[in-house]
Amino acid sequence: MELISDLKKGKRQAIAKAISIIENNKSESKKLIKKIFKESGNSIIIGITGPAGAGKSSLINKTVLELKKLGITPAVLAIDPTSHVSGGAILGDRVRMIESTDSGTYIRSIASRGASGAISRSIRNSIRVLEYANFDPIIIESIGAGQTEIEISNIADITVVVFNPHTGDSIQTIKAGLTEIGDIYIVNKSDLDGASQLYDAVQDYIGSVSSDKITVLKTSTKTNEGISKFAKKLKDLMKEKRKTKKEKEKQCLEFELRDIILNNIKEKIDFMSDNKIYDKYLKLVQTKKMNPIDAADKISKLIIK
Ligand SMILES: Nc1nc2c(ncn2[C@@H]2O[C@H](COP(=O)(O)OP(=O)(O)OP(=O)(O)O)[C@@H](O)[C@H]2O)c(=O)[nH]1
Ligand SMILES: [Mg+2]
Repeated sequence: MELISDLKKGKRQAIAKAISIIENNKSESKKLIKKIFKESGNSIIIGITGPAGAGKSSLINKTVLELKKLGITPAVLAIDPTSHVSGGAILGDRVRMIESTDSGTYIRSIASRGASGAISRSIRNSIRVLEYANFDPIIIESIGAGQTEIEISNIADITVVVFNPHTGDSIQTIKAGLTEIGDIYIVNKSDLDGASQLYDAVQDYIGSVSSDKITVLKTSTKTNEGISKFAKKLKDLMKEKRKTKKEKEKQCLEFELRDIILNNIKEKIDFMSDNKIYDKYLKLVQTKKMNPIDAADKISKLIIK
C-alpha cells in the first residue's frame, strides 16, 4: 500500500488520510491498523488536560516551539469536545497553534462524538499512525471533564493538568480535579491577577496529598513566563518515562482489549433491541410470564455465543 510507505516517510497528506480513515471507515481502519500495529507503542504520550479556556492550545503552541529548540518534534492531537460539524473549537485550536504548525509540528483535531469506546478507539489508532510517521512525543489536548479525561489518563505516559485564575475555579473545584493526580500541574495566565495565590494554593494542596515529586509551574503564553521551564521538565520526564514505557504499554493494551470487547458486546446489545427474540422475552417479562433474571440470562447467552 502506497499509503503505508508514505506514512513511514512522515508525509503529511498520508497522515491526514490515515487519520480520516480511522475516524470514518471501520473496515479500512482495521486493515490499516493490522499493518502498523507491530511498530506502535514506542512514542511517549503527553496528555494535556484542564477546563475549557484554561489556555491548553495556547500553551501547547508555545511549548512546541521550545521543545523544538531542545531537538524534539511532537505531533498534537486535539480532541474536539463539540460536535464534528460546528467547527468552532477546531478552528480555535488551529488558530492558537498556528506558530507551532509552521515549525513542522503535525496538528490534528479529532472529534469526540459517539460512544466513549469509539473516542478511545480513534485516539489510540490515531496515535499509532503518528508513531508510524515517527513523531515522538505525541501531545493530546483534551478538556478535563468526564469520560474523555479518564480515558486520557489510561493512554498518557505523562499527564499535565492546566488551571488558570480566571475560569472562576475556586480551590475547591481545583482540588476535585487534582484527585486524578497528574505529573505536572500548571497555573496558566500568570500575567493575570490571582495567579500567584492560585499557584501557592495548588502547591500547598499538592504538598499535602502527595509525597511524590510532582511539579507545579506558573506559565503565561502572553509573557512566555515558565514556558521554557515547562519544556525542559517535559524533556526530563520523557527520558524518565521511557524506562517504564514497556510496562505502561502492557497496561494500556490491556485497557484497550477490554474496551474493544465491551464495545463489541455493546454493539450486539444495541442490535438486540430491535430483534424478535429480544422482543419475545421482553413481552414475557412485561406480562410477568417470566422473571427478568431468567430472561436476561437467556438473552445474554444468545449474545455471547
Ligand atoms: N492573559 C492570558 N490569556 C491567555 C493565556 N493563555 C491563553 N490565553 C487566552 O485564553 C483563551 C483560551 O485559550 P485557549 O488556548 O484556546 O484555551 P484552551 O484551554 O485550549 O481552550 P479549549 O480548547 O476551548 O478548551 C484565549 O483567548 C487565549 O488567548 C495567558 O497565559 N494569559
Ligand atoms: Mg484548545
